[in-house]
Amino acid sequence: MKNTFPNHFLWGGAIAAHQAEGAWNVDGKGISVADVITAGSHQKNREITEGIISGKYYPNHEGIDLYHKYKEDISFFKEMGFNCLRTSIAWARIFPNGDEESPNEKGLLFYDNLFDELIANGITPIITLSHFEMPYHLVTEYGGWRNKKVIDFFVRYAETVLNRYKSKVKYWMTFNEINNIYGTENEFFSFVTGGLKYSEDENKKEVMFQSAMNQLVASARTVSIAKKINPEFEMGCMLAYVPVYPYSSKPDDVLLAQQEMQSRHFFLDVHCHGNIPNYIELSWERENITVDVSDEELRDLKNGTVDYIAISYYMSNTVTRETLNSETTSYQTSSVVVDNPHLLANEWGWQIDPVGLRYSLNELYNRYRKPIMIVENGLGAEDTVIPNEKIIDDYRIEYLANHITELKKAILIDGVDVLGYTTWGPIDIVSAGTGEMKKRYGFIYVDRDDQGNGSLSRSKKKSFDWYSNVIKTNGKDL
Ligand code: BGP
Repeated sequence: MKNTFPNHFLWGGAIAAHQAEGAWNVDGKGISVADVITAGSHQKNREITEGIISGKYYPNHEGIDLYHKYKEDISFFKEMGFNCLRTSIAWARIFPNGDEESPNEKGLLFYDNLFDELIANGITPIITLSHFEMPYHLVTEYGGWRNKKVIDFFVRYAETVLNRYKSKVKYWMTFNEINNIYGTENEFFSFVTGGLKYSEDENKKEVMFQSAMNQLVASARTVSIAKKINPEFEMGCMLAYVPVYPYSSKPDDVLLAQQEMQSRHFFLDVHCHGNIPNYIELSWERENITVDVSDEELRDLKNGTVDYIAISYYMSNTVTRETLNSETTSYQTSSVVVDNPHLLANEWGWQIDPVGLRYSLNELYNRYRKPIMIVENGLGAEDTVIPNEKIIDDYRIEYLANHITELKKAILIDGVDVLGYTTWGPIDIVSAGTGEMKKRYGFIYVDRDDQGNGSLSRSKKKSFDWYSNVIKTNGKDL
């Protein structure tokens, strides 16, 4: 059997603007939702402040200063052999408040320079339009994505950047982990994905579904506009894909797992098929939820289906009907999630499951028959630093090798069409979940701690050479 990945496979890494760039108020950038959240050991411990409060520490404000250090960082990526890099555009650099008529030229220029540098180094940019950030002004003035005006603001922003970078960027995705808006109890995700703050007296589920539909309409309109700007564009959606397993073979558990998966597939069904699945419409009816989607919007959904599916994959979840009150894991908000006795977890409780990646790829490909890109995968871990010595991160290598092995099987044995693989955080960046630096994913270490100390200097970890060789051998040596 062939033992390498397809020719032209996209190998690289993925970062996001707000976790890497820093320079939060430089060159006319506005405040984004990511700028007003403090760090905390867990999402629940993070404070969503009302604007920037002096005396509070917001690690994203400096990030790893990629805004000024991108040339150095890209030279590391080139050395590792990357042929692609996924990153995002910070919406608030382009439209600082979100509702202006015209864009901020300095913000646009930054991404011109960034993309030019990538291309000059043989690295294809893969760009997310909204990765856990929107201008904060759209939250305070419009209530975030619950408001249909935000659809127009987003589309104006998207059209601006699609036009500007039409000869530099081919691969786009609209919303990062769009399905993470789903759990209404998780204040952090509601805020970063939808700019939502729920009040006690509103029907949270109704607001969530309205916001989700507004984003899906915005995404579809963006896809249609993109195709007019450049028919060569490849337009994708992006989901956090956490497959759900039944805890036991009891039919009730199996059914429950399937129902849980529908909360993820709902977004994909709309993105890929262009209509609202009947199981969701029935659930709205049952729960007395009214979601306003006009006939015109329904037409837009139909006309704006995506070309490919991008996913993040870190773990699987396991559910049961039986232990509703038992210990639950923290990442998914469902109260029926339990530990899978067959899997180990990382320090943050994410259950490590390489085979689950192969399972997920098959599920997705059989269901949608669209090419898939894995745009996030990796192990968040604390690294031990010994002065003047290389960081030995065998745990990271093991995690990635096991996942890439399963990815290879999905491609070579199962025939799944996978376009590329980008590891999360190839250079250490601020964690999205905790806002801290200590949860690291990188092949490149960044000298920065959770109090903001450190020189920000970059150095290679052991995994740097390992991943370079994976790319060099096109996935043969793992
Ligand atoms: C995803 C996000 C990323 C990211 C990653 C790892 O949910 O799309 O932005 O950071 O998860 O999560 P964390 O940083 O919390 O470890």
